[in-house]
Amino acid sequence: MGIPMLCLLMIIAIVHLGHNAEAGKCPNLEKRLKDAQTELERLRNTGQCECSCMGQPGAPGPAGPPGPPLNQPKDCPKGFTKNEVLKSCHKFITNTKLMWTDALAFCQSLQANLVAIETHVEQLYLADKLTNGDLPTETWYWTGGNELCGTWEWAGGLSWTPKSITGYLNWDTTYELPQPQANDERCLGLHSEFTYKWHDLTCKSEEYFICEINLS
Ligand SMILES: [Ca+2]
Repeated sequence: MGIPMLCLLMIIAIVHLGHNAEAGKCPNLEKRLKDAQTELERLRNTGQCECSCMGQPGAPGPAGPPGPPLNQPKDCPKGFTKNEVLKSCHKFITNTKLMWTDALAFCQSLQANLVAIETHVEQLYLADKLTNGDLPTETWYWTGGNELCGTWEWAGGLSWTPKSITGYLNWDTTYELPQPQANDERCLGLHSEFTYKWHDLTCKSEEYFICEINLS
């Protein structure tokens, strides 16, 4: 499930420029940020940012060839929080809101993936961070869950290959989720309003997100 390199570069530029502009580091960053946003919008409108199910580096898709070996580091890079029990590193991105595919591309640019919630321990850990940390509440957070390639799976990247969402599940059954594929809600988000139980929402929605790296 990749995204063209040009789009990825624009997304990274927007995130970094936005962060610096927010911090008031340099007035002319505002113009560069606006230009980058305009260019990304143009690429999206001309269909150049569409993701596909083709194999990506380290993440063979149904129709694609295997990528190069996965990069699973021994320790967490700067900015990620290590969880010894889960043997993984998480980073909550809250300085920009992105569509799901752009959020995935951003995590991949950090040699990470959008988070895969594979155990109840991990679910509780994330919910605790979202509830008791300094993170914004009353907002959605993207995870790697998606059914863009036909079945629900955790998106892959440079840290692991895509994985079917089986075994541990935490859908919000109050709403009989996930709903059938007839709607366009194909990406999995978490929200405090639903006590972080899993909800499917439209992937085009721009939200905060959680990146993850599994340790070797
Ligand atoms: Ca995980």
